[in-house]
Amino acid sequence: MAAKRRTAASPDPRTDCSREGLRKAVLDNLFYATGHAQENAARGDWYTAVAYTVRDRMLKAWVQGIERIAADGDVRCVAYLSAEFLIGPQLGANMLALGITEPMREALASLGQDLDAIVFHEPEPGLGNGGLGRLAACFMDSLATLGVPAIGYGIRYEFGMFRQAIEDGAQVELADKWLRRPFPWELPRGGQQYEVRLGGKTHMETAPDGTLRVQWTPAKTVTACAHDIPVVGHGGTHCNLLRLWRAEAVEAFDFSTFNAGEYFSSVHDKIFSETITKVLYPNDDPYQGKQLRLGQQYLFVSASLQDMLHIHHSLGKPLETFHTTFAIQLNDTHPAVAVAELMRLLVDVHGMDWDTAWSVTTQTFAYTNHTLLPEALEKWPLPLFAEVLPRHLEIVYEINRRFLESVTAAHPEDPDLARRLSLIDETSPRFVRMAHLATVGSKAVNGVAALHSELLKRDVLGDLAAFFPEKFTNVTNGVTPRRWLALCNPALAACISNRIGTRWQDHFEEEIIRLEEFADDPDFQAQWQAAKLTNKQRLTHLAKTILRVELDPAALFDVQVKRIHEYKRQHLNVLRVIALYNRLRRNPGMDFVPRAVIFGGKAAPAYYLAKQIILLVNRVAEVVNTDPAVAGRLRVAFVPNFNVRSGQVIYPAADLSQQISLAGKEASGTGNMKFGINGAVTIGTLDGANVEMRACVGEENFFLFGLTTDEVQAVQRAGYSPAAHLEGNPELAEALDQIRSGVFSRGDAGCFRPLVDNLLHRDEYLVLADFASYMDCQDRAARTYADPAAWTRMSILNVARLGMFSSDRSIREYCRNIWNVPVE
Ligand code: Z2T
Repeated sequence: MAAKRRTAASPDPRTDCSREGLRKAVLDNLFYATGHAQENAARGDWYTAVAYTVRDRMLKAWVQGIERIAADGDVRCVAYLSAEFLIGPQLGANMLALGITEPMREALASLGQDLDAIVFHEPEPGLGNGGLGRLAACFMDSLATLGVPAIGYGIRYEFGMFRQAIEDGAQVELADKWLRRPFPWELPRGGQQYEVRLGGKTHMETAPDGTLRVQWTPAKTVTACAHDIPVVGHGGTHCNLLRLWRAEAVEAFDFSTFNAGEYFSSVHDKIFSETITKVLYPNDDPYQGKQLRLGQQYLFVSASLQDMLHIHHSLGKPLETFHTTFAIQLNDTHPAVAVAELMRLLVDVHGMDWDTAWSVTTQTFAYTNHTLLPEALEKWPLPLFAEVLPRHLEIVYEINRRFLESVTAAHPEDPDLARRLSLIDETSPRFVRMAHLATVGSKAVNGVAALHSELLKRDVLGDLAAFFPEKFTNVTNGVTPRRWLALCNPALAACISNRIGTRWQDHFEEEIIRLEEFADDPDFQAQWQAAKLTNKQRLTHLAKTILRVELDPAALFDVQVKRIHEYKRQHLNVLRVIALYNRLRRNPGMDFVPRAVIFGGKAAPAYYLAKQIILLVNRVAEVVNTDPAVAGRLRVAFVPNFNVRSGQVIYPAADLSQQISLAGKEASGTGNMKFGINGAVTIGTLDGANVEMRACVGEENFFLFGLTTDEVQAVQRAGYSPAAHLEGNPELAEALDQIRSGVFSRGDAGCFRPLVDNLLHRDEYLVLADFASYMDCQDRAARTYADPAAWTRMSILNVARLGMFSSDRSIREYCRNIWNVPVE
């Protein structure tokens, strides 16, 4: 009552969302949080003041969200375990969710400040490599928007994904100091701390009740400290939690008890503890079997499970019902050690019998696989695993012993089956197969696109799928239409909302289809083109300021941004650019649709060929962009440090989206969806989610080329010979020859030898085999682009028909088919 009366009389200064209220709150925060008067405040201070003002308005929903999880044991809570959450800049997204962007813009304008400049100032937490981490962030957004109680559990890396600089054409990695200034969106939770043990030995001990229990004497113990980031759903009602763990030394040691030698080793120990969450491993697909990485994985898994058990316990529910409190999703195998850790906590720590514990465990977990590359499946060498997690290795052996017993009993006719299904790869050296552990310990296993899930069942996890057919399923990825359309593309969003209202923002699939009927409407087409032009100008401005490259907003913006990988075939794209360049030089009078070819993406620091590809793009850009013979017709740009923020500028500006991986290699892709819902038309192979996107938009609205998965397998079985593709294709031979001879390396003929030799003699990803089909398809795309009405129609239909690629749809499917959690 009292609170209500006060709201009516004078609004609470911390929740008031009126223009005037926001203005006052920003000024108040500017003074009290940054210690600056208006006159002396720098951009960063304004940012901090605005961020705190927005955060204040989220706290009520945030606290309620936590209470809902901690006090309502009747609703199963989703725990999304992921080593990466690539959440991107927070300020703009949070204002959008709360619906306070415009009043805040006005409030700041009245203070002489530009909201967009302040939003752009925010350092981005780069706590992920790419697709997998960004998917986790989109899923958190959808869970909150759909009002599903959820906690995302992950790692608070002190250094996230490296910052990429391009020096003289080559990638240079710089440390990402995203915490240089305090991050206003996190609350350190002193109350949520758990001890995590590492290394050491195990032995049997008799418990007071006479039963035998395994005791684990660790070599080290570290403390995991929770840092919470709020994830507010669209509309601002529901708020979930992203809980990231930071490793710390167990406790400040007591100086008086140490002599000099112990003092030194204690400080040393403290340093070791803090090393665990220091830095994100910058590899996307192929994992790196490093001891510290296993330590990172175990730290966040153990702390998260202890936290869940603590929440479960505080609800007063018996341990045997843990799976009714939490549904745990394993985002790839990075957290798969959770299967063994939950068994350890239930059996060793809480004294549960093995069978009950196993039943609880297998009803709790579900596992998402994200790759088809066999070299990307995590496997830990046994000695390393034993050194870091001695007790878990014993538990893995016991899980395996019981599992293989059931395998042999069910299939006595196939004596080799146990070897293929085993959690242990017995080739020497021996390994723990994490995908097998995750599959055996889960009640569901899913791939991330229809084709991917089929290929998982057929090839990559074929034996497991045959043994557990009921576990395997598909949930096609999606992206959030809030960040990836409403926030990043205000021009197109306004154009859409003018016709169909704003409900598409949280009912994307249902509403966006209504654009179909305007596909040929000349007025609507004109508005659509104007929005695209605005976005192309925005990117042109970015390219000019950071790259000093002049793009022409009238040109076809042809874009490939994603991690650099041979299977994604950025080099196929470059070969195509070189061939176009040669055509233009040979035939200056030819009909040619002006193109701006834009690349962006990071290479894993140790991935030599990926770094060669970056260098090649930049060297080709240097030649093409300075050649007056093609000026105004062909431009090439490599945008450095592609990340969420630059993605928010790049996706909206694209006309043509390059999704050209070799069929059967890309699990899903999500950039394809971000481009698509921003009105880019796709040129792509039948790979990953491209297949479903094409089915949705219609084959006439998609530029398809390349071998199919089955054709690829047939070619490879027959013995692929890349050089054979040079014979009938002089354009391809010429391009490769130019690269080899130094045309694109300032005369240095040795420079691109490794890349060219690889293509000529190995070409694992069939670049040469798909080149001709790619060139033809590009020509078709250019011809269509030359007809603006036809192109715009395609662009509108792409957006209208991509409704299913909202992550809200993906999350609904997880809720219904995997988590068994109610959802609207
Ligand atoms: C990653 O981003 C992806 C797969 C991985 O396999 C690892 C990482 Cl870090 C272990 C990507 C896939 O390559 C991409 O196709 C997919 O769209 C994305 O995960 C999300 O599922």
